[in-house]
Amino acid sequence: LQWLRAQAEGASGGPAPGGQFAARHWPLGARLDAARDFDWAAFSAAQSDRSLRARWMTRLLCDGIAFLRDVPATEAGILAAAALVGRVAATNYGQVFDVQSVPQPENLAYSDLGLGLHTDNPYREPVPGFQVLHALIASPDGGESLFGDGFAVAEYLRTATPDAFALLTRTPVPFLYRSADAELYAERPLIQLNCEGKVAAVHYNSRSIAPLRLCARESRPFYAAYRRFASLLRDPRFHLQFRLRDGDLVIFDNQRILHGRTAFSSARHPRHLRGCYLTRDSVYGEAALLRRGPADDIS
Ligand SMILES: O=C(O)CCC(=O)C(=O)O
Ligand SMILES: [Fe+2]
Repeated sequence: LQWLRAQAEGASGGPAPGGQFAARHWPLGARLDAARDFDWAAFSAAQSDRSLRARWMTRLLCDGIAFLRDVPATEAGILAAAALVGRVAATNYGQVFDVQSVPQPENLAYSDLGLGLHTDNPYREPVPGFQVLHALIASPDGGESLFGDGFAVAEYLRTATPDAFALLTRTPVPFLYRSADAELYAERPLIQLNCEGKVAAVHYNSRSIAPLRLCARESRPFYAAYRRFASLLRDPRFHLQFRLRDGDLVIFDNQRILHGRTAFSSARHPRHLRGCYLTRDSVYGEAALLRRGPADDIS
C-alpha cells in the first residue's frame, strides 16, 4: 500500500526519479565567475571523500558543468578522474584524444584557431553524453575556454522568436564526419524536446552540419531560424570565458553545455589538452548511487 501511495504521489506531480538533478539554467554566462559560481573539487578530495563527490556530481548535473583541480598532469590523469564520474566511451579517436596543434589537422580542434560554441560529435549515435577536458599544458596567452548553457539560450530563443524555436525543434538536421578511417552520419533536430515540451538536448556544430534536404519553401525559414540561433550563440553575454590552468579538468554535459575556445599561438606557447567522452547513463547512474545512503543499500 505504501508503494502504491508513493507511486500515486509521483503521478500527481511529485518528484520524478532523478528530479534532484533538474537543470538549473545559467543564461548570462558573462556575468559569472567560473571559480566562484561553479563547483570545483580537488582531485584527491573527490577520490577519497564520497559525500563530497556526491555533492560535486549533483552540481555537475544541475549546472551541466563542474571542475576538478590538481588532476595529475600525466597521460593517465584524465582516466583516473573519469573513473570517478562515469564510463569512458571510446570512439574512432580512441579512449582519449589530444587537443593540440598539428600540421594539416583533420579536425579544426587540432589547430591554433579559435572555436565558436559547439557541441561535440552530433554525427555520432548516441551523441557523446559528457565531455572531459584536462589541461596538461595551458597557454599563458590566448586559448581561453568558452562555455554557454544551450538550454538557457534555447529558452531565450523560445521567448524571443517562438516560430524559429519551433522550426528548430522539428527539422531533422544531418551531421556528417568523414576522414581516412571514419564515416559517421546522424540526423537530429538542433533543439530536442522531451514529451513535456522541455528542452532535452541541443546539438550545434557548424563544422559537421551537412546540407539539408529541404525544398526551397522550407529552407528559407529554416535557415533564418538557424542564423538566429547561431547569432545568439555568438553573443558574448551568454559566454562564460576563462583559462584552464595546468592540472585543471572540466566535465560538461555535451547535450546541454556548448564549448569553444579563443585562438592561441602554438609557435609562441605550446598548449595541450587531453579529452574523452563519458556515456550519459553511467554519469547519471553514478550520481544516483552516490546519493544512496547506507539505509538504501540494495544487496
Ligand atoms: O581546445 C579547446 O579548448 C577545446 C577543443 C574542442 O572543442 C574539443 O576538443 O572538442
Ligand atoms: Fe569540441
